[in-house]
Amino acid sequence: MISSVVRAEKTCNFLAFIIILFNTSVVKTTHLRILVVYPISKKDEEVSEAFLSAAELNNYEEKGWIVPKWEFPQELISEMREEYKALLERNSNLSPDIMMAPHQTQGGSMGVIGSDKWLDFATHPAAMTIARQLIGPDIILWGTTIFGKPPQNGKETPWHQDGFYYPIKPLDVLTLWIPLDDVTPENGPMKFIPGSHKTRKIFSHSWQEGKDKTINMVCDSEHLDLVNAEPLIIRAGQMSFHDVYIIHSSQANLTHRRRAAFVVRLMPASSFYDHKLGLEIGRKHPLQGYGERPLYLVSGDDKAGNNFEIGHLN
Ligand SMILES: O=C(O)CCC(=O)C(=O)O
Repeated sequence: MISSVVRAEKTCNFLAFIIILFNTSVVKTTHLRILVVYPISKKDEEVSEAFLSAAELNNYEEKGWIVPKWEFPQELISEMREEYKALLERNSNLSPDIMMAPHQTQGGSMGVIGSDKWLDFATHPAAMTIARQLIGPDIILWGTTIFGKPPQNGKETPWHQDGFYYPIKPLDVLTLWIPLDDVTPENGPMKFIPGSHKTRKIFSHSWQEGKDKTINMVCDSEHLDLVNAEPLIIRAGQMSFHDVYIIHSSQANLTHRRRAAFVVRLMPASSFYDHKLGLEIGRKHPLQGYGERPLYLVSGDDKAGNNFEIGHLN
């Protein structure tokens, strides 16, 4: 009896393996077949302690961002810091102020030589549990960035809406922002204008020259209700999630303490990532590499015919 159960389990495991093999993607080329890991894994486990309450969800709706009560374990934050140290060492030719796609091992749009570990950090089951509450069960990861804000001369990120550049239709993106260091009022915290996401409109932005900025397209001043702006003061371990339409910024870091943050861009898999439009945007903003972004289905199913082959060089 026991042995037949064991045998049945083994058969199931084998079948599950075959299903996973065919569900994940086998890329066909003319002369060889390469197994690539996309979707990397469908992190469909739930972490019940991470669930946002109805009041927290309401707060997110009202303000446009949320800091959940669930925190990353400090050991994981230490691991992220170690990985960041290694990333900086591997890419010592690049500016740490903004490093795009640290999860791409062969260099994303900025040529950053990253590692898979960032995909694991980005798709932590607790963070995915919260993300599902905010943008639904089907989720694609389409970008990561590290804003390094090094001490003394960490660049500012001027007022902007994330969605200004994004080739995503309909536009809907959730940003997960994970500080690797404690954020203080002095070391360049993000600042949000509460409720500025509510019109679900992208406001006008204009180019502002300057090498002291991580981005140069800046939201025009008539849209900025600066009196009500709120800083995001959180410890390493905490995280925030923000809406694609919210107007936000962060000032320069002139202190002696670094304020690095790992940023993850997630979209509902009911939206379409338009790589062709991304290429066009890329003609004006080449460093963003929107035409070649690899997509990773990290929860549920794709509902919009997205392309999971483009950009997967790894
Ligand atoms: O980390 C920062 O200072 C800026 C981050 C940001 O603007 C974003 O994640 O959208």
